[in-house]
Amino acid sequence: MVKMKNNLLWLLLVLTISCTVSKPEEEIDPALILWYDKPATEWTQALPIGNGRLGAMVYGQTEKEIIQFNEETLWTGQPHDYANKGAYRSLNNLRKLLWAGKQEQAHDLANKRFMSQPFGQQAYQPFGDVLLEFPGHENAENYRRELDLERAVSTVLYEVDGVSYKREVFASYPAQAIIFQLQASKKKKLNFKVGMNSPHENYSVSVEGNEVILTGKANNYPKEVGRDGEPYPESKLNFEARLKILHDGGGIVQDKNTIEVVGARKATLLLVAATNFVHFNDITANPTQRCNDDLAKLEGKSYSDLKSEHVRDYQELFNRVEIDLDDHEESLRPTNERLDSFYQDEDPCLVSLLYQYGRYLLISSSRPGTQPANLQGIWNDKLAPPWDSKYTININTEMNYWPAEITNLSECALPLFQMVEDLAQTGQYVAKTHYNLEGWVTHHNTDLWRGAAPINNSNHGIWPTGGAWLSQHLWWHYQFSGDETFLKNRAYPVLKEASRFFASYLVPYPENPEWLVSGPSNSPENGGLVMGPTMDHQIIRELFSNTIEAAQILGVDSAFVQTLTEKRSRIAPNQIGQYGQLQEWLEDSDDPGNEHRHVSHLWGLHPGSEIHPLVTPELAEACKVTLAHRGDGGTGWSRAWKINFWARLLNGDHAFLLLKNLMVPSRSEATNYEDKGGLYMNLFDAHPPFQIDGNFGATSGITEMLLQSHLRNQDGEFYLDILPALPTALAKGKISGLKARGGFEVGIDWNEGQLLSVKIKSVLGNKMNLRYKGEVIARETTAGQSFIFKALDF
Ligand code: FUC
Repeated sequence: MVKMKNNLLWLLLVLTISCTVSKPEEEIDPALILWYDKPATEWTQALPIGNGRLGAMVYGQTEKEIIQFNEETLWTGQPHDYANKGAYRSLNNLRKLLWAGKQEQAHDLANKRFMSQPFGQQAYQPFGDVLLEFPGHENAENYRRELDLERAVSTVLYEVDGVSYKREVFASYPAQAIIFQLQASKKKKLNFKVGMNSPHENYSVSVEGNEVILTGKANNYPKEVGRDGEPYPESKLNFEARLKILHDGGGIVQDKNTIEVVGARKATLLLVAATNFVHFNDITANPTQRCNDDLAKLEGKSYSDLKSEHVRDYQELFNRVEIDLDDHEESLRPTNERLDSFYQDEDPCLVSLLYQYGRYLLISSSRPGTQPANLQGIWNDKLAPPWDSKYTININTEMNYWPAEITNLSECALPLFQMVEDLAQTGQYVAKTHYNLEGWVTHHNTDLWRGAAPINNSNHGIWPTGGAWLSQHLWWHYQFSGDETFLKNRAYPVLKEASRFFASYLVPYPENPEWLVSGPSNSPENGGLVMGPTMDHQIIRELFSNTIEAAQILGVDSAFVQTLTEKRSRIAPNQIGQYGQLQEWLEDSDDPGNEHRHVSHLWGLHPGSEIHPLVTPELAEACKVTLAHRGDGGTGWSRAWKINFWARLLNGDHAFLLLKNLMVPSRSEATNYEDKGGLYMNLFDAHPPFQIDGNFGATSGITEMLLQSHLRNQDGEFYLDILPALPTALAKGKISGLKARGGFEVGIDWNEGQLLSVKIKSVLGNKMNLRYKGEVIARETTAGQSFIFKALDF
């Protein structure tokens, strides 16, 4: 690897000018650092930090610095049940209209009688900004700002009048705070003013001792009424943030709403923030109390204690996977320049940076006890963010969690499981009110209040398989961990109740009553309300399979298992249409010219597992035809999904082409919603606008190129497919710490496109089938032991 000094210049300055400023970290791996030689001027150039609950964007301005921050529970609205009472009375009529080909009438009827109340859900909100002013720093020299993924610390370095300044900021999970350290290389040279503000209408800022305090109330949803004319419930969340200033040398001057630090050498700033949100049905917490408690826990801890505690906590997760892809001199340039030339130079080191960035973002936006990562993770600066920055579950939320198990960040998925369990509660009421059925159901979106009813418009909102898809993640958690207690207490109840809903919901296909179909539904956001979209059938089939297997492992519910087995065999199968494509619907009506961003009917290829080139070659060929029709473009997340599709089709070069298409530079922050995905300068994925799913989908897709474990032999043992879709451009590399189903930890080493060695640690001692180029090369494992297979051995 090319190693570089973390700001050579800084090091020189420190050595020659002063010994008082701490030494920078020694060797920095270019695969783990984003850096720039100019401050950010747009939000998508700023660098994100987060501890799962608190997030911030660091601009790195020298004279007037902004640190825009979020707390994940600050949303518009209040506890609310979105279900539409009596909706179920229209269900049969909707089906009849659709079978009769009267789609527009079905849309109208559903919009009148079947949608959530109001039609829309609530929005995630920004919290505030920390404002730092450094008089006289407008002409800084030797500037550098960076985000170090190895330590989860963002640093700004520059020089003014022969004095070096350094600012570090990180978001600590153990401390539940955002922590800054500001320092100058010479005594008395640190002078700054600090304040806070908020974009909400009702807020105030005050000063108490050495704390700046921001309090306020969340704005109402940006629109007063939904499409149906129903008012949005008003906002009832309050918020408070406290910024405590500790200085070393010099003094402080308090103003009404700012604090000035004068003549110091160093200062530490502790930012805590909270709302009154407890649970989707409970908003009785006291934000002031929460902030005071959080600050009290930091009492007496030094900056270096807090930093080491943070780095230890973060690295416990982050360091589990190491990736080393070959790099070259290109890797040393500022990240924005590397991004600009990536389409030409294909710098593998930028691929590994993006890979680890996905893991960094997941750790930073989703930790045990927090909310799951929403459409923007936890980072949002807008009162009216795109799609409300909520949870879209017809692809986006699930994509956020694709990397969790496979890249050894299983704990980061816990917030998702909690959300699924919440939805299993609210969705039970929706199953009753909208379908008059037992079990639970969720449609294509949810929010902090766990709305489960269909929203927006019947032509895309009525899609009942959101919960069934989400349930897959709890099953995966069992498959990767082998944790039977989790299976019994958490996964199975969710799977069983979701299956209970679908066992009664499916209806016979009039043209072939042997087939059971889903509907009214849609193939996400393409083609309007229909009966029998292919995606639903793939999801429900897999839901039933997972439920059946879980029940058998737990030795429960044998009669139910029989019902599900019988129903599963009757669900309408995948069909190949006139162009050789996989049909999106029951009818062969696909348009080969349709480049729609959603490719929902390939769900069975990924993230599902019923289509595979070696098992169902005809269906795999049909998927290729479909992908050729849809093209290699699309929104950021669409490109990311296609990386995963091509990796599952065992075509590494095509997967890499999609990765390149996902990594084209996207410069404008304009909210143009076009199908022109890419990456912003801070490597956030551009839908556009910013949407985090593409980051997570890219990390998942790169993993799928290197390791897949979703197939099993007749005995139910997992295949561990090593380098199943290795792109020519990533001919050399190594990765360690990946996870495979069945409880395996996998390290792989390759060169010139060929496997050199595989290291497998079997956590559970399950049998496995280590496969390379389609041939099984090893089977045995013993619990707790590692095996190394060298290329010479096979
Ligand atoms: C779905 C997608 C859009 C966007 C939104 C958040 O509606 O079709 O492209 O990602 O979710």
